[in-house]
Amino acid sequence: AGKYVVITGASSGIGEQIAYEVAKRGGIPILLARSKEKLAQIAQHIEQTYGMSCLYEQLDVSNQEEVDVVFDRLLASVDIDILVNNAGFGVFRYVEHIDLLEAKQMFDVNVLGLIACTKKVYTHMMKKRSGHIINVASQAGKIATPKSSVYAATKHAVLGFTNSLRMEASMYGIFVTAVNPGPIETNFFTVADTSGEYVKNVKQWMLRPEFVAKRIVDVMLTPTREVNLPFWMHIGSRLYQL
Ligand code: NJP
Repeated sequence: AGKYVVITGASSGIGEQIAYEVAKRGGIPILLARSKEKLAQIAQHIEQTYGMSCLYEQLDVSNQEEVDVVFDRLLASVDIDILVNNAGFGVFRYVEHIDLLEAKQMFDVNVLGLIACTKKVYTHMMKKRSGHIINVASQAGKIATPKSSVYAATKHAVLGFTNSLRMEASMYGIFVTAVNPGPIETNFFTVADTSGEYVKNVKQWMLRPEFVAKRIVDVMLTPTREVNLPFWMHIGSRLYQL
């Protein structure tokens, strides 16, 4: 209770639900994303429901200068306890259809954006010798399925970064957790899989964002190294758990 929790990608999906769950349990969510209007609505909902004023700021995590400005401003007024690096997106294509500009954007947001936000908050946490950084990676960062090659590569990179950070951070009493969900019912797939070809294999088994958010907020109370959530996949008439 009373902890300041910064959430990137808080304007929809898992990030939005984490914000509600944090507020519900007495924490103070700080919302970051590009869609300022959606953040304003979510902040208003939190104010009305939980009676707390909720900070939000527009931020494109792939813009290094914006990351510096926004976090410097936040850190001048708020002692950040927890950072949830959740902003991210995927575009699923067969390898022969990869668009390199799109691939670069995925790396800019999912990997470099996460590293930039981490660096700002981590250096603050190092000074106070406490804190918790939670990185939303994916089961795609542990295994990979067809059509997800670039996205999976970004999430493998997130896990590599997270595992290295965890070792360094332990010296400063800072916890580092990786969260690896399977497919979740959010806006993610409206961008990731416009053809619906991927979704049809996993739709029936998708996780609810509220469930994932609860698991992430549980981890804030009892930090663990990694949270692995189920990934079920239907291929033809057979059901696989990855
Ligand atoms: O997706 P969605 P999820 N700068 O689309 C924000 C991972 N994941 O909640 O900027 C800052 O509802 C965007 O905000 P806006 C996934 O890889 C998902 O499912 O306003 N923010 C929105 O708030 C991702 O890391 C599944 O457009 C940026 C949020 O990110 C995380 O879960 C499975 C941004 C995306 O919300 C949340 O995704 C899995 C930028 N440049 C892992 N670009 C799944 N859904 O199946 C985007 O294993 N955002």
